Amino acid sequence: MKIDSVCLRHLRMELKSPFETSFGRINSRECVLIEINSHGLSGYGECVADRDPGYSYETSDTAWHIIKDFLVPAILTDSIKHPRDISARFDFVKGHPMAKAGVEMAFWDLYGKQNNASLRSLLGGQRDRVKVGVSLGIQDSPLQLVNTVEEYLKLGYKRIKIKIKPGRDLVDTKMVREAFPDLALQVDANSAYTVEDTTVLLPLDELHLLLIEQPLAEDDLWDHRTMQAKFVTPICLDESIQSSRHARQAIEMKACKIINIKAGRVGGLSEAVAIHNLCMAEGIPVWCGGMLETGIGRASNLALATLENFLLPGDISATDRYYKDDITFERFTLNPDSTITTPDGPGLGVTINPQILDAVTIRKTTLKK
Ligand code: OSB
Ligand code: MG
Repeated sequence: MKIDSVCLRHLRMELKSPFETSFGRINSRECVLIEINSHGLSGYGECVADRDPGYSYETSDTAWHIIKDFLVPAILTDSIKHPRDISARFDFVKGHPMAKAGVEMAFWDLYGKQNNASLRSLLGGQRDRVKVGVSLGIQDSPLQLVNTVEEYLKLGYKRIKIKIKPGRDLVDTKMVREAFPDLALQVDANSAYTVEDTTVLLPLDELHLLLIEQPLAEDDLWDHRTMQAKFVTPICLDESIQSSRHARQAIEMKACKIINIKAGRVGGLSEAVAIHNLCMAEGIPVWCGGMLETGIGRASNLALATLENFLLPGDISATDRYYKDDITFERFTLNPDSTITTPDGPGLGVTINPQILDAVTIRKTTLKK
């Protein structure tokens, strides 16, 4: 596919309610939207790096730089046959997986549109709806958290994840568990603890959690192994798994029993599928994480989560949970069985709402050969 031009937009979108994790509280979310134009068709990709380097070192500004100055020039030179070939093309750039994944997603969307095939079918998806849950930020108090959980249960979410951090862990989680004894509940620490803290966290092991997500630092595979050996509850890795190599090492080391897959964190959908396949062969269940995506990234997550070994509900909530206005005309809604139906159209299967897109664009540039 010969590329005519690439348009980059830096977006800022107000969240309906603030989102607090162990690395900070946000009221709005940023991303970079990549539009690849070729023979009258446009493919869209979302780079999920946010304003601050709290989740990983990437930010929307570093991604803008890497995409504009390195990745786009590398794809404008000659034509690319298949989106699977993109990641090798980007090997000359160390790191920056979210920047790479955003561009790769735009290629998948474009390729699907050129070949009249949905992303779900291109990736080998096995179902047309995906089990989902909701990820709730740290609330003002444990009581407020219980109320928020109840609100989302009423909306139909059948799996709840709560964010924890030192000082807001045991009491919060216990209160939710006591209020909802049978709830499918999991916690996410976003790497806020060290292996020395694991005795403090041990009471979590009594609360019948589905999993404990990323308790320790991203580069602490070995300490996750030490912690997992002391817990019955499965440890699930998010930030630590940045490639299928990391996934293999984590599994060999018994550092986790479950893996959260985010295409952005691992450099793209191709690598995400590779991790999925490896985990399936190893008997490790996976689920699709989220990064508060717009309709573009949400459609991509839904397509990915249709693969066979996505056995646990994903952090892919309805559009309403995040944004009043989204940049796609399509808004995703929750089915009564706590699933979301995946788009069926070519590529990502969603269409851009140009008015909303313009309203949330804080800078824009068009690149040509
Ligand atoms: O760790 O899973 C995470 C959001 C931003 C950054 C990291 C994480 C999250 C979420 C929200 O948990 C998931 C979502 O609803 O998109
Ligand atoms: Mg996480």
